Amino acid sequence: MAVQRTFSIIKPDATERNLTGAVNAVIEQAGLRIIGQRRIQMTEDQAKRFYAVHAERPFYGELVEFMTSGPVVVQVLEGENAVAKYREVMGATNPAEAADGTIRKLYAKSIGENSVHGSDSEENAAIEIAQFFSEADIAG
Ligand code: RTP
Ligand code: MG
Repeated sequence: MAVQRTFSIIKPDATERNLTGAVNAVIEQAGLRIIGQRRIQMTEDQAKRFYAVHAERPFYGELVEFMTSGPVVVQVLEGENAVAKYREVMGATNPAEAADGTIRKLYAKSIGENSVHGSDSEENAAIEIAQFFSEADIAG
C-alpha cells in the first residue's frame, strides 16, 4: 500500500473544548503523521466552497454556519493508506454509530458537530489540501 496524504479538519466543537491535542494524539497513535497544520477562522465563502458537494442537502446552511462558528485546525496527514486509515480513525459520521476508540466516539457531540473531517478519496484529498495549503507549508 502506498504512502498517501489526506486532508483533516478539527472542527469548531472540538477547538471550543480545547481538544486539539487530544485529537492529534489519536491521529498520531494510529500511525498518521501531521505534516501540515494551521489554525484558522474559516470564512463563509471558504466553508461554502469546501462543502459545495453538499449544497443541495438540507443540512448545508447549518453546516456552513457551524464550520464558521469558531476556529478550526486544518491539517495534512500522511501515512500508508492515509485516506481510508483516517476515515477509520474518525469513525462513523454519527457518533452514536461510531466504533469504540474512534475520534467521533470519543469526542463528537452530534451528527453535525462531529469534531473532525477527513477526505473521502485520494482525489478529493488533493483538491482539499490545495484549498488550504501551499507546498511550502507542508513538510513530510
Ligand atoms: P466529513 O465530510 O466532515 O469528513 O464527514 P463525513 O464524510 O463523515 O460526512 P458527510 O456525509 O460528508 O457530511 C459532511 C458533514 O455534514 C454534517 N452533517 N450533518 N445533520 C445531518 O444530518 C448531517 N449530516 C451530515 C456533518 O458535520 C458531516 O461531517
Ligand atoms: Mg464527507
